[in-house]
Amino acid sequence: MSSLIVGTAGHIDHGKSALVRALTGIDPDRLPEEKRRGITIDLGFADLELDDLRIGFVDVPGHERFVKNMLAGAHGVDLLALVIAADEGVMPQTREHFDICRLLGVRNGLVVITKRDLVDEEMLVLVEDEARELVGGSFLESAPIVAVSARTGAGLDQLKAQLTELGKRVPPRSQDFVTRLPIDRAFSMKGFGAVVTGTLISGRIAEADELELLPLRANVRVRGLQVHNQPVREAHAGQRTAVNLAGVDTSQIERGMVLAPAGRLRPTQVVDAWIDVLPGAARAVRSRSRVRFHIGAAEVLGRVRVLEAPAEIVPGSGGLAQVRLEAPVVAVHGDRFILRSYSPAETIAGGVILDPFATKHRAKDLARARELLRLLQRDERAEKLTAFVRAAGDRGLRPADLAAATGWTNDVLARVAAEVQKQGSVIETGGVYLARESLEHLRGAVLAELERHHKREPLARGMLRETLREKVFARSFPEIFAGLIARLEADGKVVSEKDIVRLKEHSVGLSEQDTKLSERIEQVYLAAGVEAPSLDDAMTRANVPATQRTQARKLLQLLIDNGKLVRIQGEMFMHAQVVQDLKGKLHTYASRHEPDRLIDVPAFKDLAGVSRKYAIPLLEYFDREQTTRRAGDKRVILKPR
Ligand SMILES: Nc1nc2c(ncn2[C@@H]2O[C@H](COP(=O)(O)OP(=O)(O)OP(=O)(O)O)[C@@H](O)[C@H]2O)c(=O)[nH]1
Ligand SMILES: [Mg+2]
Repeated sequence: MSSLIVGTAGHIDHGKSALVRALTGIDPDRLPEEKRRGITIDLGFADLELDDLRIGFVDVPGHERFVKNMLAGAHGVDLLALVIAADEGVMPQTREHFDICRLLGVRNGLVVITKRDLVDEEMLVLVEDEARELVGGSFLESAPIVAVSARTGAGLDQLKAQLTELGKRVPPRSQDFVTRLPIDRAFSMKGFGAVVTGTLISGRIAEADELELLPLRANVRVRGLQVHNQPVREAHAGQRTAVNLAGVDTSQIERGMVLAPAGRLRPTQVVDAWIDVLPGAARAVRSRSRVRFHIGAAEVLGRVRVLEAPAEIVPGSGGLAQVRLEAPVVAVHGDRFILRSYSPAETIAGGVILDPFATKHRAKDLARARELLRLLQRDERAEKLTAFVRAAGDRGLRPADLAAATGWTNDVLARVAAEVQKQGSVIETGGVYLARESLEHLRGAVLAELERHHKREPLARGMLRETLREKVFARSFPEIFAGLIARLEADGKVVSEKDIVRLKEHSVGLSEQDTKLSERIEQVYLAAGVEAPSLDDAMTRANVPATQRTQARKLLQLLIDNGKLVRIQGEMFMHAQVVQDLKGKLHTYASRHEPDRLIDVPAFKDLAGVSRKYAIPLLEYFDREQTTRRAGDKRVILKPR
């Protein structure tokens, strides 16, 4: 059995609710005030089974003051029943509702002429002509027109037959999107707690599911489910669904909020979009105009910034714009929305979300922003993904960001990500997506930065990793830095050693004078053996003139970097050869003292031929190096690894 949503639309008093009741036996007007005034105020619901088609009706109010409520129901409609009363013909909200359905991208439907018992044949033909004219050039252009009377029942069977026929042609909802239920009603039921209802526009909801209520960001659990007033284990896209929620209080829930998988989608307040302005709109959409923004079942106020030059979108045309909202909403790429003027509240435009997490565009970046938004308008998902990643620039895009922006399922995300990586337009580095152009840019910046550093500090082995990261990757996700350096290393461009990164070809070049000086310093330490001289002493012994002390210290550091000298403690250095010899002696000693391999300080002093002044720092050095390990006042000489 397939499920679909049929939405009514049309002018006030044209018989929408009477029609739904005649078809289903259910009165969609449930509020006492509706019954008293004889008009619909808020959305009404009813259901009907036709062969293997299960129809959920969403009945909307025709009153111009309640278009806002109409919009909360119109977003999830598969099939439009455009209602026109035979005795009145096309009226203002017939047009406005129809415009809204077109702008929301409704693709299927029919025209229902109601109250046919009130008119003669001649009049009926006139109204049919009027209806044809209204829908000309739209998705209803060649749709059936059925005349009915809710009073006499005339035409109802024909209408049911048409609904069955059309129902077969409505394509099933795409399986490519994660679960979303925009909430149009919330109430509490004694003994059950919070219940929300809405049209499940994608995915499925099952008992015990952990979901998130957005934009509240509250985690909730599904206690129970109903579809068409029947308890079910699982609800599917295209069904009117009631969900009993645990973990939230009814008072926290508002129409327009959305149920989605926990941690998957995110609220937003700035979106980039394509906007189509109605030909009949009173004026062009301009920057800074305050608008009512309707998405899903939500309405929030916002301001438009037109991204085109000149910065206006005239009636009957379309263009790119950014909408900044006064409250957060849930939106994913491809969602449709409606713009109404602030006052008077009239429908002026509709649009489609391109980038749901947009950032402010500076005037000089507008051309590039437009280019990327145009890519997001293409049908190909690979191009969309590439555009999202390119828009993120050097910062990169995490898979979770992409999931939130697109609403795509994991399967779709994985497939499209594999495709763009194969094409080479997007690279994954350190688990983050980076556009090819950003990768090239960052690579170039790293190499240039290292080159500059080597020029400036020819005696330094390389640049501190952290400094390089701050200079080049300040705006990038941290994962990108490590990933990119690893790539450059694999390509043989750079070498990274502990906390230092250098260009592969960089070697410390010494002048003849420096080479001699460096050799003298090394000789001093080699000659001194374990009796390490103080730094001053070493300088004096190496005949370093006072003016060259700073340079000599750099050379000394270089000797350490190159492994010729070893820092034992503070400013106590020894030649690596000396330390190596000592290590050898320790191991020989150990082999004669198996199995405990213990040595105490006096024995070490003897072995090394040093006084306590050197013995203690040396032993501590060996502890750090894990040549020895402290055990009470003795040391265990560890086996070489
Ligand atoms: N004679 C006749 N009257 C009808 C028919 N359908 C509806 N009506 C009457 O028209 C009036 C309005 O009908 P509703 O169904 O409430 O109209 P609606 O389009 O739902 O109105 P709103 O929801 O307020 O926009 C009621 O008094 C109905 O009894 C019909 O087929 N024939
Ligand atoms: Mg009604």
